[in-house]
Amino acid sequence: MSHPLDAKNTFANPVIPGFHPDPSVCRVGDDYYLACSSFEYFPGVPLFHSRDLVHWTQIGNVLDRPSQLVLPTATPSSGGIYAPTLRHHDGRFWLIVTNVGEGGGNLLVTATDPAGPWSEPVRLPGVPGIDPDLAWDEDGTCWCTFAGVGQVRIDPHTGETFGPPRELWSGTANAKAPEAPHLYRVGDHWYLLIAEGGTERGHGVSVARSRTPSGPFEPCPANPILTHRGTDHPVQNTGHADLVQAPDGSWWMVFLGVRPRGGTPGWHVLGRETFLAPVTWVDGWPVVGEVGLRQPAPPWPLSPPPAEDPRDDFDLGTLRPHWVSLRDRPAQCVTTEERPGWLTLRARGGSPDDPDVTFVGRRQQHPLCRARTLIDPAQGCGGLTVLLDDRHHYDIETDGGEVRVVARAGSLRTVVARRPVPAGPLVLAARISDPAPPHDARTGPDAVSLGVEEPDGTFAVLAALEGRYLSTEVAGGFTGRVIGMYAASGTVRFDWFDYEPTEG
Ligand code: 6LW
Repeated sequence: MSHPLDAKNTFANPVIPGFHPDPSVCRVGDDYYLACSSFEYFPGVPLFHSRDLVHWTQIGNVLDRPSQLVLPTATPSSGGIYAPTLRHHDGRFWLIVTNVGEGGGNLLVTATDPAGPWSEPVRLPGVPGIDPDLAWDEDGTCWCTFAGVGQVRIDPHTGETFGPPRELWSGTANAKAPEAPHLYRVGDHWYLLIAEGGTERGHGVSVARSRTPSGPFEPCPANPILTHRGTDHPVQNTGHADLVQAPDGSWWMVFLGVRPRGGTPGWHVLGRETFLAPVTWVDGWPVVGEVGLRQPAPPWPLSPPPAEDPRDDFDLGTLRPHWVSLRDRPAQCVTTEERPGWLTLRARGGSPDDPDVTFVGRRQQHPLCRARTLIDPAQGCGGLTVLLDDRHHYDIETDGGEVRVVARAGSLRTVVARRPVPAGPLVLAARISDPAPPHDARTGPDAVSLGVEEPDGTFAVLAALEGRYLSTEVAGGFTGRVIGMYAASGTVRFDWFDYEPTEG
């Protein structure tokens, strides 16, 4: 039986919308767990749970305390935490991941409960590069395979490596960036799944197999087994995949993809999102089934989608796991306890361009949506921002008696609108809508309107700005939009924050 809301027995892809790239998945009994990259955001590595592979709930973050993750102020946008592998072995969860910043490198953490706490990190100085994978063979030997693609034997308890890393396989067809390896034992073979072609439009997934975990590997004649390169498919950049087997024996692939919008070349603003597709085995090779924005549901009952209350009232002593900050979140700068029921942000730096700005936000997960927040700016300057990265964001902020919209796109930064603070409670709002006409080959992905709510609830727009400047095609990098609250100076408090998808 399908979910009652879904009469056609289909599900919506992406299964985890918004900036959730590099998914890694594992199953324990009837429960699936999935982890993603988090880059310059803290806490790091969002961790999701599902019973059906389709509906996912974030149950925590793997690196959620400074003893596990320090992202110095010099951490650039799209620096920090890259591409985890999540596995369950010997009664424990294991997660290996790379911090590409100084003093980082590859590190491994474990947990008995994936919601946390996760252990202190074990460092792996002998594992080079990014995208580390973990696989155990029948003897209990642990193999760490990494981008390139290379491999080294490790002791996952100590981080010790045995022997120099060996080259395994560099992919097919002279494609660039063989990366994201995952190694699995299926039947009589070991399968090495990789991404190649780069994480942009040329992205794809290829596979090779061997009788042993360390090769030699024989490439699949049908490689790449998944790519949308050169197509007009609405889901592009498909790659960086992981496989999981369901209790009924069926196989599934999670992978990243993007949803470009607008004219040419197509802009994606939500970052790389997590998609799901079925996999069958033909002649000993995995074959990836249909990939669509809506596609046939798995043959088991779907659990109800997680309930999403648009409003966060900040009534808990801690922030819910989907809230992220830039690089760190010191308790004296971010608290829901100082004024109960409010989120208090205390500034350390200047503006959102400043790596020291105090920020709390959540991923934009829908192409069209709106966000609102009730702000008490009393002793500071702060507001609401739609942020792609440090150098690309649109802000609406209050400072003294003024509300203003500030746009930053690369080296351009300008105040585009200002007005006096209206009487009564101050609600700042952002609306992401379809791009304004005329529509032609150059049309961008969307429009970002920023304004205030009038006492009667109407949205008084101060500025309607082109969304393309907050897209990955303009800004570069690996992340996606995050919408949130910030304090640029002094102390700024927020009573609630609403985020909700809207119709076209
Ligand atoms: C990640 C690499 C990739 O480490 O992008 O799409 C890099 N794949 O495998 C950052 O997410």
